Amino acid sequence: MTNTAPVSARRDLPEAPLLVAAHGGTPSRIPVWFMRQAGRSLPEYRRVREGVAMLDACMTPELVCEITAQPVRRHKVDAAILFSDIVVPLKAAGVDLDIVPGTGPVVASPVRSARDVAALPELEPTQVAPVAEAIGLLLGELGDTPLIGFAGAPFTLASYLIEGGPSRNHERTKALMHSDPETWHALLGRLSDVALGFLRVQIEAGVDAVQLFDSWSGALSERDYREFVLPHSTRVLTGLADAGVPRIHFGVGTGELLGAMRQAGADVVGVDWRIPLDTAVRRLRQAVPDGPAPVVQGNLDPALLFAEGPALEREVNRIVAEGRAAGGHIFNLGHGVLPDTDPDVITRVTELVHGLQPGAE
Ligand code: 1CP
Repeated sequence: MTNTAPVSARRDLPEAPLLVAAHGGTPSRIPVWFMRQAGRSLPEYRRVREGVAMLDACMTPELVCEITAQPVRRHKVDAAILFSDIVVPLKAAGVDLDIVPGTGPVVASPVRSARDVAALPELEPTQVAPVAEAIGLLLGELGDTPLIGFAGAPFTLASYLIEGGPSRNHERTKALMHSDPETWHALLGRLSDVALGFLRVQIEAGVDAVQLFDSWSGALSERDYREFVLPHSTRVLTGLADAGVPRIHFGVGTGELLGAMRQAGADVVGVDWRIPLDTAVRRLRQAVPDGPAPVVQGNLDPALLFAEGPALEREVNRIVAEGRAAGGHIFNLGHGVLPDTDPDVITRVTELVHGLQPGAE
């Protein structure tokens, strides 16, 4: 028997602006997509989600396919992002958790000791088979629009498991990190395996890019980030180095961490709105001085989608101009679309960005 590598179902999309930009090339237009583009802002989303619990929706391939495709149809964005959640692989592996409407993920028995960590189940690829099936459906549905897969980064997943739910201060998480580093690193090791396993399933099923969401890492100092988080996120990102898809690494409030986040091995670094894009590019360059020019994603403040007329257009122009300092720019928000956003404004921003000239200064 010959030993053949698994054949990915991935489409060949050499011209797709998102993928060209992610690889540091000059795309035919500036690619744009929006974090949380599928969701409550869309009436067609609210319609199909009616009476279906979030985690059930995430495990129903036809529904995942429909919801993922909705914003592409409506806004003509340059990427779809898989409709799922960062806690889906944990739930699939057997962790007792739920997504509570209006709150977010809630974990029945928080993980706070070495014994709790040892009891965490491993993710078997078959447990997320419905996600792979949804990706298969999407490859037929999306034409030449790339599909982004994603996973929660070890730190952000750990925060939900340790706190038991959403947290403003991440106090129990930071306490465990400092008071019991051995248990901390054991937990982050297990969660790195979960993230890697979930992303590998998505890549084999055919996603064109992946994003590692470390949404809450901006709560850490750079020193703590480097000691307690960076080695684990690095293992996830470098573990996918030969998978052939661009890796995007994103967190909120990470102005001070951008250099370290690039060093974790990402091809593209997401930038929130609290730091100008050109300043972010400078920090990313300094972090890997011998590397290629950094590619960035971002960084419009999601609240600006509520501003009228010229104020919004001014910000879009500023961000595109600042993005020219980078080796590539994928236009996006600095965090997710807010639920009450007018979807027509999202369509208009997409058109605005597409009307601007791509390329470096
Ligand atoms: O269109 C898309 O962007 C895809 C959908 C998507 C993504 C990328 C969802 C659907 N969740 C996620 C990832 C996710 N989930 C992140 C990383 C991205 C980010 O920072 O926003 C995080 C932190 C979560 C955790 C989570 N799940 C929250 C946040 C809670 C907190 O701590 O503040 C919430 C509210 C959820 C539930 C959720 N996930 C997605 C939707 C549409 C919903 C709401 C569903 C419902 O309540 O029925």
